[in-house]
Amino acid sequence: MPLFIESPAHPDVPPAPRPLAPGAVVLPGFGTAVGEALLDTIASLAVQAPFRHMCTPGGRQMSVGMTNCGQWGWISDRQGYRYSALDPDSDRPWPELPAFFLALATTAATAAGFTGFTPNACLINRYAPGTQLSLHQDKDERDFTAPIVSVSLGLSAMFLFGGTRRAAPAQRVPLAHGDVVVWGGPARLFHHGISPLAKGCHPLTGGLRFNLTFRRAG
Ligand code: MD3
Ligand code: FE
Repeated sequence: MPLFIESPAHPDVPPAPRPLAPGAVVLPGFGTAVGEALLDTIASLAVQAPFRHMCTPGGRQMSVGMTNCGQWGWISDRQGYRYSALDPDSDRPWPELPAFFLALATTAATAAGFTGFTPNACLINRYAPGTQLSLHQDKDERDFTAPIVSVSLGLSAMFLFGGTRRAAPAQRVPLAHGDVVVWGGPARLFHHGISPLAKGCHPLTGGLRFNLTFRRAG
């Protein structure tokens, strides 16, 4: 008699959603089927709006490479953190949010119980080995009742998930290629970050990790 039933190599049922906290749920592999298309599209978006290392209000360069698509893009400079309709490097609008990006974000939000989510901003983060994102809150959006949907691509990273207080102990959650996380309700304003990316090799991204966050900015 086997003690455990092994996971099938080719599952015909999707892995179950994993709740992280009230309002936060991991949808393991929800984006895997479109992972390659997302990465190809990120590459062409980055021709129009290249990845850059933005400056923090405190004058430090971020180790995360960033660009945006959609009506609004998140930016940081000496003046502060905010959303801008124009790419400050080109003074042109950000590239349009591709229809299948929007479809992925809204179906994930719906699967997590957030109906009517219409993101108008997509921040695209790029991590190389050693790149990290220190604990922070996302509070530059106007409406905190809208969730944020994140899609992880390429190398896995260790996600840190704290509480409403910055000093609260952080849960460590590995996020792998294709994982989608929906953050809403009480979790929407929780502190979170990414540990320094470990070296590795992913068949689709080599030594890199990408993360998309879909937001209702304004
Ligand atoms: C929890 N990005 O861009 S995504 C960010 O992997 C950001 O690049 C990380 O944090 C990344 O702001 C983490 C997961 C995430 C995104 C937004 C959240 C978690 C969140 C908002 C509230 C609570
Ligand atoms: Fe964040």
